[in-house]
Amino acid sequence: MLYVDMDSFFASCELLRHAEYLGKPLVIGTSEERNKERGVVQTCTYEARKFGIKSGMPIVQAYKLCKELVYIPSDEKYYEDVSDRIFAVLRSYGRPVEQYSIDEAAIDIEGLDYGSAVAMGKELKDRIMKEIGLKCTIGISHGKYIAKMVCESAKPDGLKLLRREEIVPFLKGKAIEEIPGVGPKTASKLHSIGIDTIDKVGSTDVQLLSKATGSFGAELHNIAVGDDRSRVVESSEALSISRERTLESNTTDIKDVYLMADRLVEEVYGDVEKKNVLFKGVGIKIKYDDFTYVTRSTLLKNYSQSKEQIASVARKLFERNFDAKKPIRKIGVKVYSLSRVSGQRRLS
Ligand code: TTP
Ligand code: MG
Repeated sequence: MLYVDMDSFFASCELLRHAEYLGKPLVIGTSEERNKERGVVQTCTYEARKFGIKSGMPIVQAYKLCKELVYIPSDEKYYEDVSDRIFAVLRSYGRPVEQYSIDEAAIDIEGLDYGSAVAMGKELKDRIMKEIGLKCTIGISHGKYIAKMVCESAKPDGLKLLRREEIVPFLKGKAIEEIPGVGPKTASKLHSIGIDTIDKVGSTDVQLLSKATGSFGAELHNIAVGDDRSRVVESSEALSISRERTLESNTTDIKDVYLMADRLVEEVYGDVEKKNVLFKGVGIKIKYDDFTYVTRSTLLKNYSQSKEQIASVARKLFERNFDAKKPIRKIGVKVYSLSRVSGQRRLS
């Protein structure tokens, strides 16, 4: 598995068009310049991180830490365009790519030996620099979780390979919170059974872990013993019909999500009719205000061409994955596993 994460992404995008701020402590924030005191830091350059500034911190506090701070208000549309160009490079290898956020992805590199994997990582870094002008960090190892952790440990501008036998020593002594996907909830459940480090997860009985953390338990155990089996789940955009749109403002109200979902369903269905295809899969995408993504999908029993079915499955998926604590910025609806109506020739 090869994991790519762009370095100080929004800030680096701004430096592409504001070379005058190169080398300066630069912060990208959520509010316009005139209201900047109200906003929070989305990201900042590594020069700003030296002062202790980080994502999520109030701008006011960031200024207290560094008076010479340069502030630029967030321009998400522009960062999304840059992101699209990066993902075009990542997808150009014809390998499965799973997108985790606006600037992070896992690429399946099955079949490559360590030497070729590192060569691919180097080439990717070179190409992203030459074609887009940005730095990224790449982690290579077995499984998505470990590869992401390796990437994290090699930041910024790094490229690191962790061989299978190096995984357990690498994890030794690390806190459970360092495992991607272990948020405050899972962490507190693990703490309640006396587990604070990844090695303790590895030496704990799987059944006990599952009792505490549900279906994640077995996977956690695998990760901790260096046997991360997670694979890339690809979104096959070419073989699907999809629409996505930004909500008027970030929301924690599921009613806003449903309203927008209905519009997207209309549009997706419009294309289904126009192209005269049947679909078997219905999927959704949720983009949160911290620019992380979640995609979920359901495979139907039979091929369908019903708008109501897209709407009801999409609603169910949105409902099931809704978290009132996480504001949503943008949502998407898609149908996939398409088949032509005439002759029923399968497209995917
Ligand atoms: P990250 O990859 O977490 O951060 P980064 O790319 O800025 O820095 P690095 O990876 O080098 O540590 O997030 C990607 C972008 O998502 C980030 O540039 C801004 C945005 N973001 C937010 O808006 N709010 C947040 O809380 C976080 C974590 C990120
Ligand atoms: Mg990043």
